[in-house]
Amino acid sequence: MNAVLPTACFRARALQFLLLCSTALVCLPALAVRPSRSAGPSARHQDPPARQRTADQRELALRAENESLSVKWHSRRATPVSVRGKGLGRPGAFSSGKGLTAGGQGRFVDDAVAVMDSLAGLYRLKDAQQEFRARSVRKDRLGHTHVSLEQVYAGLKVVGGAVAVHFDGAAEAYEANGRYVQDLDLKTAPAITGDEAETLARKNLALRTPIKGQLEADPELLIYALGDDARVAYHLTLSTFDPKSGAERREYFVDALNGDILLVFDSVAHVDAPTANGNHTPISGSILAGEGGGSVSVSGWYENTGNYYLYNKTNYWYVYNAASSGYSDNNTYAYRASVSWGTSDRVEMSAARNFAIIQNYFRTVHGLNSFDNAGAFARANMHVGSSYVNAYWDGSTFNFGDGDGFTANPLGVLDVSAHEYAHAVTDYSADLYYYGESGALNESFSDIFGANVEFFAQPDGTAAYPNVTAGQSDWLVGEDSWISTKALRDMRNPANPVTVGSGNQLPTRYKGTYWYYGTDDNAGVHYNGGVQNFFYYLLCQGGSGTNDGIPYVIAGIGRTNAEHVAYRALTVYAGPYSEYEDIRTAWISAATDLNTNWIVSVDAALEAVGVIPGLAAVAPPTFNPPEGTYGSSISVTVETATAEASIYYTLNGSEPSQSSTLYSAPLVVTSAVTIKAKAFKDGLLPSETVSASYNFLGTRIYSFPL
Ligand SMILES: [Ca+2]
Ligand SMILES: [Ca+2]
Ligand SMILES: [Zn+2]
Repeated sequence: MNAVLPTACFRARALQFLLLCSTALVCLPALAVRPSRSAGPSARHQDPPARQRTADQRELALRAENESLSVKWHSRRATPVSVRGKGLGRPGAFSSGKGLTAGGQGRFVDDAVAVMDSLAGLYRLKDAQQEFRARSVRKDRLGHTHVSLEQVYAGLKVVGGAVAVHFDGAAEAYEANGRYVQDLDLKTAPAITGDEAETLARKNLALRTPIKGQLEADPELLIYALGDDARVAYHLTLSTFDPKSGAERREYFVDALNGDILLVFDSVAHVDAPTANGNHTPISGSILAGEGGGSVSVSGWYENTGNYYLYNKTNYWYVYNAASSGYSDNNTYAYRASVSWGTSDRVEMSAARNFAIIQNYFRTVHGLNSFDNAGAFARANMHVGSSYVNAYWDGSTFNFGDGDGFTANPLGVLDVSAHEYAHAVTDYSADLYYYGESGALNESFSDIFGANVEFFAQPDGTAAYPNVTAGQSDWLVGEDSWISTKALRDMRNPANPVTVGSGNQLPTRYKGTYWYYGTDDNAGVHYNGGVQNFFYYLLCQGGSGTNDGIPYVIAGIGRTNAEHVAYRALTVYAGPYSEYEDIRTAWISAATDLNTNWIVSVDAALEAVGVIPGLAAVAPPTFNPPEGTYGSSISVTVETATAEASIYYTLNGSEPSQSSTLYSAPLVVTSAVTIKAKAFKDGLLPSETVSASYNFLGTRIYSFPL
């Protein structure tokens, strides 16, 4: 991913983007903790109606396909998810727009805009030159070049619109993908000022903390188009520091017409220059018990003042002690006056060893020169907070709590460290938006690389499953730190209560059992990644069985092959607003580039987790009569608008699946009960889970008014 900066004009924009990265919404928190699931799966959620493609779009798609292009349409938006094939950007029967053509001479940004112009009719975009500006240009190990473009409307950035155009080694465009927001028709004059937006954000912040927020930059006017209803909005960031819970950065989107808070979430920043006058030297010390507990040696730093630092100048990592008291190296770079650390700080020694491994992994396996591919130092802040059960990437540093001793031990174990590091890799590549499905994919890629790094460095401990062997590799996440359950997450079986604990099961099927529809946890970023986690496990290991109602037989391609497909899907084909439907084509395109023999396994594993083309879902069941309080026993009919779908239900509050009771006739209800129902049909996604509660007069006297 070497930056290629073909013109002076683009150079200025690229720098601006890099500067923005420490303050803007591209840098988001990445908590490893398991958040509460209060607005549970019963929260009502309705997809907006699908947009219809126009006759012109259908005609152009036909012409494109006649020229051997593959056009994959989004199921709800009337835009392609991806257009792939030779000759993109050259004049053809499908070209439209202003007639720009890609010259193929390595002027990648101009050519990318020309490609979008030639696809203008397919995307129904108006003016590619006005509507896109370059975000980044990256070259990969295959010699391909990838141009990322962000959408612009009336000169304002569109949050929710970003596409990418991909060029092969001969500078020929072969794929365009991403999300284009159609039909924007907005007056961009704001009705409130940036100062007023700030006041509204501060009012909102005051509901959460008594600490006064610090405004990081002037509010930016932009187009907020993450939902289906685009709004003119201000984006601003308020940062706070709480001595107990550490730093927070609240990212606000405030409607510029009516002052509504459209979205708020949390992100953080800091970095100092390391020491310099000395040389590398091996430092020994004992690591955390969860990682085996033995004494190890790492290549650290001897500084001429006589101190030994957990710091490596050429492998780009160092350890920092974030504690304010209790250690000889409080509030500074981790150091001792002796070359032997002994057992004096297992947290710091584990961090040093783990970050050395992580940098080696990404350099040797993926050719990445630190997370920004430009030799950025990975700073590991240890002993963060007090009894803090969390770890996060704050946009510039990696932070780890010591745990509370009953939920979790110190968090700086290898897979959690690699998970956080992968968030940094993501921020500098796909930049997956940390909300909703794109956020869940962001989380899942971090779990995937957490597992990859563990398998890279540690002996295979998978035979012990569902148990755990300290210091051995497995498909569990956080198992070497976790106490209250065997692991935080389980990629081999995300819904296994034995490993993750009852109530913490994650979905293994897109919109299947345990899919989270609520708005907590940035709309389920730590839940709905279970689907891609299990997909990755199946892609690596293969297997056969039935996954939440879907029968599958998969020949695994092996983890050391799959990790390359994963890396390419993430760093080349995923974009800021990729959802499961987009990531499906990202995995397939990545496999197509690397080894076409792998495509069949990628396809089969995607199908096994319900990530199928189109992603149309069965209509949710409805109840008649509706839930409520009744005088005597009633007969409840449960129906779905989808023909020939089967409805399964439970009466004990548990999540219905295809092994629950099949609905065949109206249910006679005589006492208080909650019916939970879900509808299934082959070839379609399951409906969401709906529930209805029935009560009866006389059984609930406490509810009468006094
Ligand atoms: Ca392990
Ligand atoms: Ca693990
Ligand atoms: Zn995370």
